[in-house]
Amino acid sequence: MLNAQERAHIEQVWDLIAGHEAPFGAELLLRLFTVYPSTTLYFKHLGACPDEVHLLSHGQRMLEAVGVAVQHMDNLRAALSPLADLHAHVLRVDPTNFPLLIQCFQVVLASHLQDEFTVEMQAAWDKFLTGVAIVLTEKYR
Ligand code: ZNH
Repeated sequence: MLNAQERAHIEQVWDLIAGHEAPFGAELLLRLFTVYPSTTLYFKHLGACPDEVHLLSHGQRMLEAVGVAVQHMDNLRAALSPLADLHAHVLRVDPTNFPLLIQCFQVVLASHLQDEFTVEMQAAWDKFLTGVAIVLTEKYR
């Protein structure tokens, strides 16, 4: 699915995030909730405006899962299977929300990497995160 060049881009960018999953994740969620308020529907238990502690803890869990996906780029389906069950059967997150999250993810990367975030990196991350989203949404029916 991803060629050698694309993998290298994913790994190179992940090195920036690894070890800082909580702050990056919190930033991602804050952007998602602010730019696409409809996404907060799924996080009602966090209240009208989720506090920093919740953003950090949920953001960390979410990005740790992305880290697992980075380690298993060739085998996303197996690596993310329990998480796919959770999103499809328990959380029932509408699949249309995934592209919104991916877009916010790209903006977070761009804002941190600035000029270093090349078009090739963006393309590789888009392909990779779309692959993750496909796996997380394919158990719906
Ligand atoms: Zn999700 C949860 C990941 C997307 C919503 N998530 C979760 C978790 C994780 C994740 C890891 C945790 C689990 C446990 O704890 O067990 N996600 C993820 C990823 C992605 C996602 C990786 C992509 C890429 N999500 C998503 C979306 C949404 C969501 C798009 C909507 C909007 N999630 C969610 C919720 C939850 C989760 C609601 C639950 C939370 C709590 O619990 O608090």
